[in-house]
Amino acid sequence: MKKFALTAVAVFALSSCADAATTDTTSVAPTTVATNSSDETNTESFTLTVGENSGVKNIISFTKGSNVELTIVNPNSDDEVHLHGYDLTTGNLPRGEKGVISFIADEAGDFEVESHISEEVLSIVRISE
Ligand SMILES: [Cu+2]
Repeated sequence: MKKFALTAVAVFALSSCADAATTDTTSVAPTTVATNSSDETNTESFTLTVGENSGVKNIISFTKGSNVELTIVNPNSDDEVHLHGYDLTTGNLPRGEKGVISFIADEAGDFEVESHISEEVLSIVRISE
């Protein structure tokens, strides 16, 4: 039991370092992200902070075909955040850490972002043309 816990922490520490190099912790946008079709890189990003701009009514819009980077900041309790439909997860996301879900938005629709601990819907990701 103890051995397992130590292993899990070590694995997370590695992925946490990688995340730190590619993301920042600057301020969080209030609710819905503005998409940007003139962006040559075609990357759209949003930071979702659990307990701040999270909730089932928070719809985050992205453009179909874009490279989406959804950063989840998790200040309150250990969690695992899952994007339904695309079936992607942050994996183990300890309190105080952040995770990034990156994907190509190749399927349009509304997809729940869900906590697998509280089962709360943290947001809806909306992919539209
Ligand atoms: Cu889920």
